[in-house]
Amino acid sequence: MAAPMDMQGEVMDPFKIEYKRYKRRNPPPDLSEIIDFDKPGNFSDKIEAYNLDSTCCQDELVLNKFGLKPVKEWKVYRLKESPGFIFIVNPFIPGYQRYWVKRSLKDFPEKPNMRNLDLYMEVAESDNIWESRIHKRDPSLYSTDPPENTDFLSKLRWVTLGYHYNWGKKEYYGKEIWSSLPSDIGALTKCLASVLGFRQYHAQAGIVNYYNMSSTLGGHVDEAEFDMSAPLLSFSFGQTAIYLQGGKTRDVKPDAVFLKSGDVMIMSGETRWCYHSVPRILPPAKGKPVPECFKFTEEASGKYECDQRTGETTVEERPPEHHCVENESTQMNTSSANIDPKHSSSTHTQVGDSNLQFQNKTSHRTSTQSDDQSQTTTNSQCYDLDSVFKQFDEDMKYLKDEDNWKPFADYLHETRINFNVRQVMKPGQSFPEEIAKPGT
Ligand SMILES: O=C(O)CCC(=O)C(=O)O
Repeated sequence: MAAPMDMQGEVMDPFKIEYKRYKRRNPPPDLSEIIDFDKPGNFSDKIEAYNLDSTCCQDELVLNKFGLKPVKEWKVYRLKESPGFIFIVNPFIPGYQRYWVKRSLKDFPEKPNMRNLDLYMEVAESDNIWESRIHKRDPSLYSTDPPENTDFLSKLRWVTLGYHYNWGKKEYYGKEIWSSLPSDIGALTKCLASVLGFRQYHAQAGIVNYYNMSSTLGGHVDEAEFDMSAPLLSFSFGQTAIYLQGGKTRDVKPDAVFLKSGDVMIMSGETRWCYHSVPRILPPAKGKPVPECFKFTEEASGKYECDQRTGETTVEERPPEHHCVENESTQMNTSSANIDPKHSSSTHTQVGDSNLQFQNKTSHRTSTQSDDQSQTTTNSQCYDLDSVFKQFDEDMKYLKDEDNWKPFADYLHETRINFNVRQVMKPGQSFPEEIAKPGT
C-alpha cells in the first residue's frame, strides 16, 4: 500500500498521520480509541496504576489547602508504553479549579510576564487584559470608557512565567529577562511532584496556553530545559483536548488521550524526550458549556475539615518547614534522561490558531529584575505559604459568588487553558552564560 501523503505530497510519518486524523473535522474521527482515564477498565492494555509516595503528608496538607482532594482518593495512572507519562484524573475538589482559571485570565497575563500580544500589538503597561474583556462585556459597569480596539483576551495565546521562553530561538532568555514565578504555582507543583516521588522538584518556568476551538499545537519535544531529568507538570482547565503522546521519534505511533478539566499530566524520565501535540479541542457537551467540576458541592464546603488520617486541622497552621528546600541531588524516580541530538530541531511550538495570523510588529522585552533571589546557585526556594493561602482564600471567596465567576465561566465556553511548569536548571546550577545544552 502507498504511504499516506500530506497536501504537499510529502510522505507522512506515523505521528503526523495520527495528528491529521484527530484534527480532521469532516468526517469527524472515531474517538473510541482515545484513552479516557475516567474509564480505566476499557484501556487496561495501555494504562496501569501509578503508586504514590505515601510519606508526604505535609505536602498533602498543602495540597488540600489548594482545594485538592485527599491523595488517597486520587486516581493516578501511567502509560505502559511510556511509563514516564503520569496522569492524575482531576484531583481538584469541585469548584476549586475556579482559582486557577482566574489566575490564568486575570493575573498571569499581566506584566512583567511575557505574552504573544506584545509581539504584534501595542499593549500599554497599564492595560489590563482581563479588564479589557470585562469592558467589552458590560461597559456600564465601569466609570471610564474602555480603550478602543482592545479585546486583548480573545487574541491571547500564551503567557510565559519565570524564565521566559524565547520562541524564536527555542531557548530560555536567561537572567536578563526574568520575572518571579508565581509562588502559588511553585508551591502547588512542588507538593504535587513530591507526592509523585519527585522530592527535589523546583519550578522555575511556566507556559500558559490559551486554546480556542480551532487552536492546535503541533508535534514537538520540550527540550530547552538544562535539567531534562526533572518532570514537567501540565494542568488542563475548561474544554477537553485530544492530546497525542508519541515516542522519541516521529516514527512511533502516538497514543491519543483525553485531557479534561482539572486533569494533571506529568512528563518524566524518558518521556521528557518524546513528541507530543494537541490536534483538537472538543466542543462542550450539549447544555453544559462549562464542565460540571466547576460547580461547588457539599464536598467542597467541607474542604477545611479535619483530615482524618493526620488528625490535624489546617487553616491557621504554619507552613511545613520543608517548603524551604535545598536540592542536593537530581530528581528521584526518573530514569535518567537519554540525550538524543536528533531532537534538537523539535523544541516547543506555540499554540496555533487557524483564525489568527499576525505579523511580528515589535520586538519585545519584559522588565528586568536584578535582585533575583530565585537565581541562586542552589535550587533553594521558600514559598511564603501564609500569603499564598491568604490570596487563595480571598480569591475563592470572591469566585464562589456566581456573579463574579460568570465572566470567567463565559470565557471557558469556547476555550481551554493549559499551564505547564518546568524546572529549568539542574540543582546547584545558575543560569548558564555559556553552557552546552543537552544534546549539543
Ligand atoms: O496544552 C497541552 O496540554 C500541552 C502543552 C504543551 O505541550 C506545551 O506547552 O509544550
